[in-house]
Amino acid sequence: MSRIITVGAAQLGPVQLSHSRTDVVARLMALMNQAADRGCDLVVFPELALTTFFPRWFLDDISEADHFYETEMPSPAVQSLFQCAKDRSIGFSLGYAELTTDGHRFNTQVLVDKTGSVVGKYRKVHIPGHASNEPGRPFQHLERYYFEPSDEGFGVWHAFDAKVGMMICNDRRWPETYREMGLQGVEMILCGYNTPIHYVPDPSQDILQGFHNALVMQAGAYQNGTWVVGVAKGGVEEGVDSLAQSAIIAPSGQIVAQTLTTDDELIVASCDLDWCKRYKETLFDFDKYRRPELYKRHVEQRGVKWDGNPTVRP
Ligand code: CDT
Repeated sequence: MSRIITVGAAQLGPVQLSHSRTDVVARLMALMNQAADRGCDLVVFPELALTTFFPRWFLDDISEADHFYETEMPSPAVQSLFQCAKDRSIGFSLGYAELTTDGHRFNTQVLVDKTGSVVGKYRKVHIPGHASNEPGRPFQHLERYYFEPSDEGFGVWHAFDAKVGMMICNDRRWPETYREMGLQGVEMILCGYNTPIHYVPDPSQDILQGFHNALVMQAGAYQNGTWVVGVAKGGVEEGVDSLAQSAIIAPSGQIVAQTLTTDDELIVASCDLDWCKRYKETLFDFDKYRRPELYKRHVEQRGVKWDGNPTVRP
């Protein structure tokens, strides 16, 4: 019998600074109920879904940003989501800013099952942007100030009768992210994102944001034989236009559903997990075809190094 997860990608439109947690959670609840009405087993929300994307502003005293973070999960603000999971038997994945009891700050995504229990928690590994104020920019991308990179790596959890992994926004651009999970047999990767369309260090990339978003997630899905669910917080948030184009991608690399708007919007796909095998057991049979003995640079080296021309064999 085939294993099918019906998954909803619950894209959010902008969350402005003036929007309260209560406003946002009401929008999440509406999307979650729609997802339940449409038979979803699981609904995926974006990165830092509960607030505006606050790393676009510098605050001298980081503790002034504490109110953007959750100090526990479930936090009081999201109790209704956990209750809805239980009442309607639907799981969810939610991105939020996490402030730990010992003062660490992470960009985090949680996976909750159909009973409302936390199954897994992922903390963002690849933290983009910059760590100090750069007032010359039209807006900041201070993730490296507000979040520390996780050293926990990429987990894969057994949930929804599947192997489920998570990644957050910039992680999706790195092939290592998918491969780490691919090597654990991942069947569905859940990814929330906030991607400003204007890339300040190289504006020639602006027009390519949608292309790059699809390119990396489609490649990651195909090369690892996994479903990928990419979910945006898009639209114009505090004057910054962000990419929408949330998508559900099959292990073939094909996009099976994509949002049409830059607002709150749910897309749904029934994902046959056994499709993963078509790729994992053929062209991407890792055990048969990978050559890890030749990939040492992947783990031993961070930046680019070149030792000169390799020896030419006679
Ligand atoms: N949230 C996030 O990771 N956004 C980045 C923007 C990169 S530009 C600083 C992304 O990769 O989409």
